[in-house]
Amino acid sequence: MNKQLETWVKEVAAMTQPDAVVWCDGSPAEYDRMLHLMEQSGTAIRLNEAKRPHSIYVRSDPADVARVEEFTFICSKSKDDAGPTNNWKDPEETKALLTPLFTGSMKGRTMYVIPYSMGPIGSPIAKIGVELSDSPYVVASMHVMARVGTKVLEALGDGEFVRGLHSVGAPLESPTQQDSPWPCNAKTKYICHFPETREIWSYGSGYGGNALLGKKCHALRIASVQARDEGWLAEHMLILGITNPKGEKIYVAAAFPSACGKTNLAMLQPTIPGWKVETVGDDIAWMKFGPDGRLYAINPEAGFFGVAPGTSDKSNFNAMKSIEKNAIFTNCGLTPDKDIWWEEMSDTPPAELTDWLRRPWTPASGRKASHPNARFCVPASQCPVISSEWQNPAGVPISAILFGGRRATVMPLVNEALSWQHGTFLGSIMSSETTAAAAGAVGALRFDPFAMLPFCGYHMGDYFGHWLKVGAKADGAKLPRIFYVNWFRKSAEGKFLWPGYGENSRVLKWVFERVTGTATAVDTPIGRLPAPGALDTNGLKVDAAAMEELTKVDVDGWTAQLAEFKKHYEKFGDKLPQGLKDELASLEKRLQGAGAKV
Ligand code: SAT
Ligand code: MN
Repeated sequence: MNKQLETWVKEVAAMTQPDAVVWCDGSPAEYDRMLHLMEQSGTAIRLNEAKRPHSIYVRSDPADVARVEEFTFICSKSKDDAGPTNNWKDPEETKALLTPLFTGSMKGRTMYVIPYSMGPIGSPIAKIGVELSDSPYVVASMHVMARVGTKVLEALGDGEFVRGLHSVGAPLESPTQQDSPWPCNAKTKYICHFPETREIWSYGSGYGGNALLGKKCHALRIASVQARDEGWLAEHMLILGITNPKGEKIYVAAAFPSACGKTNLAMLQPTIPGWKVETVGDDIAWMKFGPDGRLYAINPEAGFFGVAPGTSDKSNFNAMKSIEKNAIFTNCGLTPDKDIWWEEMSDTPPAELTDWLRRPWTPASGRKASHPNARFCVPASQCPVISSEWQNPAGVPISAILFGGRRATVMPLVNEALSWQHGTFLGSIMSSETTAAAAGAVGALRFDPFAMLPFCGYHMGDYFGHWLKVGAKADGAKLPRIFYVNWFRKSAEGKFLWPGYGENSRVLKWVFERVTGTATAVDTPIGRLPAPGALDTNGLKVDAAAMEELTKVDVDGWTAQLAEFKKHYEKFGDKLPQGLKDELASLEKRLQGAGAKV
């Protein structure tokens, strides 16, 4: 038994005062016990065994439906280390503020000790954490999303681990007090990270990234700091393998903000004949250089916590197959025969159902049956196109990195960076329209560098510098090529110009052929775009005018953005690396050369 772990569990139990402490073994029997507990407490409804075996349906409190960026804090010793893009709190003051909240916060509940490994147990890239939580929903979800239990404790031995403390913040003061079906603290939520001591304190929410601490809190916010200190990369990226008709294969990592199609891209069914995509991960990539000098990635997770609405046989057939059994569904609609439904799952909606707010619903109700951030949670192993390499402890070698976001204008369909430094620049000026994955406005354009805005655990200017350092240290010829993609361009009438989904395989094919040296490109002021004819449009139903719009350089649009880029960069002060200042100046010069009035 790890002595530090034992002491910490005792300390936390003394503070939070649960009725019982249970050490999770990670067994299937334990998972089933959690499902039963949730059924008994009214948290979960068992779905129709014939239609959706071994699956449950959960509705959260309407006050707890997404990540809460406003209440997410990086509690580094120095405010400067958190940087301009994070909320900062002093670590000692934060603990002083949260200790009274956690004191007695688990009364009437069980505290679960959840040892977990992010990454295959024993992989040199994997890391271990322990989450203490009073939520059976968290225990069950962590079973799916990470490797948990006794085998993790064995691998941990006397070693170091990330300490994650989580409470829904809803103590039961007496044995007769009726519990809520979704206990949480509707008023007070704090998601706090202590990067120096590798700790997480999360209070008041039971939902997603706020509560499944292995995911965003550990695998991105804490791990990004570890990655900075140790010379690797912890990124908000999917990982996929793509094979051409000759059987040659490369691996691609891609960063997009939450709810911008990472899961769909990771499981894509190519529309171009003979090509194959396989999934390694759909949300997070941890990347380290291998002995051969190439960058290798693992998926630290073991499951998918995917956005449900919009998922259908048409948009993501492989996700629909993945969720056929052993799934946890949160905040979608419930059909009369106890199956789930959400917007766009089928062309014809069910005639009636119960919506995520427990109200009767029909297609004529004029409101959505599911919350826009409704989620499915399923083991990655159930994906029909899961890569045979997805649990390889050494990871998979990455040949290309894609950046992208939701941009109705300016950004072309695909643009290859001129160099690693230029690619880092493109990552740093990424912007995207906000989605329902976080509480707050939807559709507002904001800079979201590397899709890490809500997830970088330290100063974003230092993070840019870290990317440049990683590139400078490596053998340039072995570094992944970097691309910026945009599936979300719209016409003046507001219609999507690009069909997306399976058709994105055409862009992946060009990326593949750029990496293998067979596709041509033209140099433009913003980067390398497909040469005429280089993008495979065989059988594609997009008219010539739309194609032209998607693949041209919008010199005026980019020029108008320069002022925005400069303002964005000013935030980082003297932490903005010289390399990025140089890239911005070069871009401005190239745009001038193309006739822009800057
Ligand atoms: O709730 S999560 O943070 O896990 C989902 C997301 O925003 O990507
Ligand atoms: Mn994500």
